[in-house]
Amino acid sequence: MVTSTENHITSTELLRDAEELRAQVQLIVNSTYVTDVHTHIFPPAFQHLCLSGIDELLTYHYLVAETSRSANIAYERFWRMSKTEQADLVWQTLFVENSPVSEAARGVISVLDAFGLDTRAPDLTEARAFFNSRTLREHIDQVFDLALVSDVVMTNDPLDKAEVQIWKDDIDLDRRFRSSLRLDSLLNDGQRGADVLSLRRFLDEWIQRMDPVYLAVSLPAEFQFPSDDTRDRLLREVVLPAAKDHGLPLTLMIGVRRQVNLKLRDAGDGMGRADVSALERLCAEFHDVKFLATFLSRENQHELCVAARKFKNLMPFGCWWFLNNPSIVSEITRERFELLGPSFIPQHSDARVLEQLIYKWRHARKEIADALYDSYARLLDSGRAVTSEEISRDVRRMFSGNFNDWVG
Ligand code: FIX
Ligand code: ZN
Repeated sequence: MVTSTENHITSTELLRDAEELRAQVQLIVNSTYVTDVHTHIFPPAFQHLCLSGIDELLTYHYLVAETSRSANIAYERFWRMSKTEQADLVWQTLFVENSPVSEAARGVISVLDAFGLDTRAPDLTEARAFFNSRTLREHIDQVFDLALVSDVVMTNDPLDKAEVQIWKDDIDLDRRFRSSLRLDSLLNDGQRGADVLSLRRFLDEWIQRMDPVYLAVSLPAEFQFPSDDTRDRLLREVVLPAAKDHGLPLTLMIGVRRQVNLKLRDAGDGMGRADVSALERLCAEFHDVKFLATFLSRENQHELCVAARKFKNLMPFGCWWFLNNPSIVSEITRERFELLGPSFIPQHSDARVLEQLIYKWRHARKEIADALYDSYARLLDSGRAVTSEEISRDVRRMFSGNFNDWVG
């Protein structure tokens, strides 16, 4: 029986031929819409926070760090440049004088290619004319369609003055942009001696205003739990009770070492291997709170898979930041299939600039499809074929079902 749902054919026919199986996996992975569970993008209502276009794409902090390695320019001189001058330097350095083989540089190529623009252009004249010619709302529609993204989760900081002002203007939110309440300023900037009651009131007020899908915080590589520090106290007395009372998951992004090079500003963060047992103790003690978790160290990924096998209130997600590279995404996704089956969220984009959705998801889908095909091919080799209906079911679960069930 062959039926058509969600723009692709699903069939109950057993796929016993390897090449047909591969073709069906690629068709379904490349035609199933995804919920992007962690981004830094905003809709136009957020004014200057809504970033798009070639100058923003090229001054992405990943590319700033890479340009600093190949361009003979002092950090301070780069920061004195205008954004246009910075973008011109990045293009000349990484795309003209060198081959754009890094993941972040190749990402810009994928975006230009998606819009039919010259990927070998000597300068940014054509790209700037194109992006300047777009009306933002139509552009957002096209970007979401090209990336096959149904909706994204923003990163919303109730202590960011610019953002707070926008929320207070009672904005008309584009429903494709769901909010999350980011707690780094509250939990990491040492609110020593903070009054628990007033912090809880503050949190309740912003949960009311933002209607977030989860509470979130990035944590340093040396994060420990339990611990006798302020963060531990605020987690126990403010954040986790609020998560429980509001029925909100807590999203933990663990392993960042902020500002290892201050001169690189946003591009200056590093990473470190964290202690996954701290997360295990959190999941054990707060067994009635749901946790989404991702780590920044490749070495922590296998431990995260094993921890998720022990705690059903733990949902691993994404290949975060320095892990979002094909060679590592492939390894992480394969070990997740082997240890967790389809009970995880394979990727998030972490996009900061609208059009990054296109490349981050195009590149991710390639690795996810390859890993998923290998899993089904191994299953076939062990004596069990799958149908394209079952492939669709598994992909929908990973691309949106696991998350939407998690956040209720
Ligand atoms: O903490 C985070 O949300 C990180 O993703 C960001 O701080 C980081 O700059 C980033 O965008 C990585 O992709
Ligand atoms: Zn992020």
